Amino acid sequence: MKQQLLVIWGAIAILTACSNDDTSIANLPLSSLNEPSIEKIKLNQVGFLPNDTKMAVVPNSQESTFHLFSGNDNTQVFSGQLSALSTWQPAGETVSIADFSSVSTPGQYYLKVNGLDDSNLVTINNEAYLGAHDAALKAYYFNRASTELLIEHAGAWSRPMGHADDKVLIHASAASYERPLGMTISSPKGWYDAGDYNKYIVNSGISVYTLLAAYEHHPLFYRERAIGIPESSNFIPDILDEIKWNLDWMMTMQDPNDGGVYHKLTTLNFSGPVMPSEATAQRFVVQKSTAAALNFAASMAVASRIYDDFEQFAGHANDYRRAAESAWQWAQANPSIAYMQPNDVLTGEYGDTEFDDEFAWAAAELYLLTTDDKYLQQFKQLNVMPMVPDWSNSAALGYISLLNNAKTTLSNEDYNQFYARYLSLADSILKQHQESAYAVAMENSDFVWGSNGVALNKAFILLQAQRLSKNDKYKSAVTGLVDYVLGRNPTGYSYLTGFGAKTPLDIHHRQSHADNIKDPVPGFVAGGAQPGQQDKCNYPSQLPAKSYLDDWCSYASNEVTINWNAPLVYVLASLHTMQYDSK
Ligand code: G3I
Ligand code: 9MR
Repeated sequence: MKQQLLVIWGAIAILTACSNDDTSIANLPLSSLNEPSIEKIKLNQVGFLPNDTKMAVVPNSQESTFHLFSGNDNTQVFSGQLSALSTWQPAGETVSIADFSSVSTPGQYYLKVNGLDDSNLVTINNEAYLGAHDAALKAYYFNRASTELLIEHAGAWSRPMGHADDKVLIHASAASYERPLGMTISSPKGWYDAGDYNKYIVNSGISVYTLLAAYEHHPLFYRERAIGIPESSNFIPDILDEIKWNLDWMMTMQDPNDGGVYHKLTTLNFSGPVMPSEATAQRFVVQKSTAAALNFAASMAVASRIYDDFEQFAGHANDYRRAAESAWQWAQANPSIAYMQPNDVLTGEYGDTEFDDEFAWAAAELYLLTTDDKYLQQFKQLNVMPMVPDWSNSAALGYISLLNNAKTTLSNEDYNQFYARYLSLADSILKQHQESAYAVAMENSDFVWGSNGVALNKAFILLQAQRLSKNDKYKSAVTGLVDYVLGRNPTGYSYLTGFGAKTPLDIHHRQSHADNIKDPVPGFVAGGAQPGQQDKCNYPSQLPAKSYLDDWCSYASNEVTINWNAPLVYVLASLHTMQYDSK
């Protein structure tokens, strides 16, 4: 009787847990808590810089020590104590940490813990991140619309041109007196957003911002980096040439008649998994929105500031400035036009109904560009708080630009207030890192669609805190997040295609799926684990950090996009160059 009651109680508990959207461990079905863990030592599969923190996650083991061996001659080079066992909620795993940060001699090593398989080979090298960095940047080239990818730049992944986008229809939702329904405009170039071939302004804008910040904060590094794109020999840093490919497209998304910006350029439905040249359905520009106008204004203002340093781009810098100002004016006159997906359009929505953060971001960038105080006043009035950025939340970006560029023009009071708010965001992320059994600042609520983007944007936020405060305490939280994406995670995948011992092969990326090449296009960050499972594929687990599937089917965990790659580019550039900063 007692046993029967227990069974009934258990069934009720499971049913209650299943009907609840909250994915905290307490609410997960008991069965998923008992999943066998993959008994493998997990670590960053790409490598470590000699002076950075180096950690591995060791699965539940009664051992108290670990040993590091040389991959060359199998001699033991280091022994250390494992940390106390502790549970990481997002994976329901009890683990300890092996910290071998004190080993800094370049080379290849592996970890041993009695009773477990040896780890993969670990590389320690000053140049450990260069290949991954270059590939993550080159991924944008592979996603270029309106151009053939030649073999000399794209190697095995060369392909014919797709999407000329020179005859794009004005959709009913975008029709105006000057640009009526059925009229065509030319809107070529730009990057495909993701695994799909559409082009969306808000996601483009945040990607452009993050890549421009990578250049702006590491100009010497980028002066030297050639990644093998058609413009590589033109004496402009490749990263700026690559970004310009997308700016050229973004500029065509503004209606010159009123300054408004179309939310997206898209087919009515997603294409099948075919090569770009075979995805030939009619494309449309769809509805102007406040979010698109402000995101456009902000990114064009930053672009104007940065490209103005290059004589070759002088004309463009002026155009970007005018475009930014007219988009801002349109948004002032149309302050709350949310994007409403028309009935006949089924592609990505990037819908946003909260615009204060976009207003604040655009105001901050226009203040920096024009020095007109009215923009600063507007930024202050909006009083938005910085948060980990994503395509729908850009509040932190304005803070980052102001703190990096306006120290001398802001009053002390303003600067100190912005600085304190920013550092309190970074400190909250640092605290998550310190309290995590996996030594990674990721909590259950971070496992949303694109969780790897969340991890990398957290690292981006922390790096700004380090730049501004010159305090090294943020650095190991940054490397923790990078390690997580590159392999120190419960799935054991390095999520960057082409980099690592176990890396995604079947990303939701139409070109990679259709090109008949076994390996996907390299340098793309897969979206990552999240328990939403909106694609209804057959996942191995429901646990937030384990709900990942390397299968084309899984667009909710295995798609790639421009906005998840951008913070990886930034973070790897930053970690690499920090090695050479004078102390
Ligand atoms: O806003 C709610 C929030 O209130 C709630 O707490 C949370 C719980 O999960 O969900 C939030 O909504 C999520 C929304 O993103 C905002 O973050 C949705 O669940 C989630 O399904 C949605 O995912 C977006 C996805 O498109 C589906 O619309 C991703 O952020 C976005 O990156 C992704 O973008 C797609 C494009 O549409 C098309 N191109 C590919 C690209 C990447 O997959
Ligand atoms: O392939 C699409 C992917 O690029 C999008 O990010 C995703 C979410 O909007 O949608 C995918 O398309 C799927 C569609 O939404 C539902 N039917 C299956 C499609 C994938 O094969």
